[in-house]
Amino acid sequence: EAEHPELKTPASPSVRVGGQPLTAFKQVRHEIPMLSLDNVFSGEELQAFEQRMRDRLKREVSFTFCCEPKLDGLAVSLLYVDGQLVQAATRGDGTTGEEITENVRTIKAIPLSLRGEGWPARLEVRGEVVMYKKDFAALNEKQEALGLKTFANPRNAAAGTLRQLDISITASRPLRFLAYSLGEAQWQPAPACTLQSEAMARLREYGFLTPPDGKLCESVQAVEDYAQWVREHRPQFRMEIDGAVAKLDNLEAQQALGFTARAPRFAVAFKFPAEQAQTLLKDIEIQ
Ligand code: 9MJ
Repeated sequence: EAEHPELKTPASPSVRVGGQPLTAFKQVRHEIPMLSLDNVFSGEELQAFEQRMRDRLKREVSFTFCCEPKLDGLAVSLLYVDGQLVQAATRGDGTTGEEITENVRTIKAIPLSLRGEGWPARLEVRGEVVMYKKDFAALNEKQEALGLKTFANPRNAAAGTLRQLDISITASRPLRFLAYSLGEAQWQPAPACTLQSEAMARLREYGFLTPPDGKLCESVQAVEDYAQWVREHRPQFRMEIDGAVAKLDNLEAQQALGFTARAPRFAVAFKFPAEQAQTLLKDIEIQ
């Protein structure tokens, strides 16, 4: 690249390692708000969620749900124009986030150019940046050996790493990205997706990882059984999981249902109770 600067592209592998530290993050407005999911904690609440959708749609649709584990990381939006990553942003308050494009370029699980063909001219990919449990343990060991601050949990480690103004630190830490939805997508002339599960399959074709052990569930009971399965297997997942997510598979019905001010009406998070442990309070310091 030094000898042939004309061959250097924004997707060059050398761009993955940051140059000069940034001085501040720019603000980015999300064209489509980045909302979080409403939570349910029981089978009855899950049934009420389905009933609300039936009442609102006022027509029979097949209630197939696209289900996946709920990853406990940081929501990030990636914008691709003509297949090239041009912008990455945090969720922020849902309307405005921070631009973290240079940090995100250092994450190897994020394609700088989309793979395959037939992708939309503009495509927004949303997902979660996480740190795997084993990478978190290794990072904390390393931090401790160097006398540096350790992190409380993988989510904090991922958040601290992603919001580094010095990108060489981000590049040195093991972050992953798993994609779980599409924001803006201009499909023409490529055919649009009609199912959430189809959108997930396309994301995999484009080179993204998606949450592990996803499943199509044909009923609310099947969603509840799936959530129970995820809960039982929680320790075996490579990343921290704090629930199971169910999204209506039919994208047209998703669009008809739309959003409340806080969350989509077509999706829900079946949350697990926080993991509990006992600890000994040794001292209280009054300030
Ligand atoms: C997580 N956190 O794993 C969504 N999520 O979809 C999954 N979050 C989501 N989906 C729409 N799997 C808004 C948030």
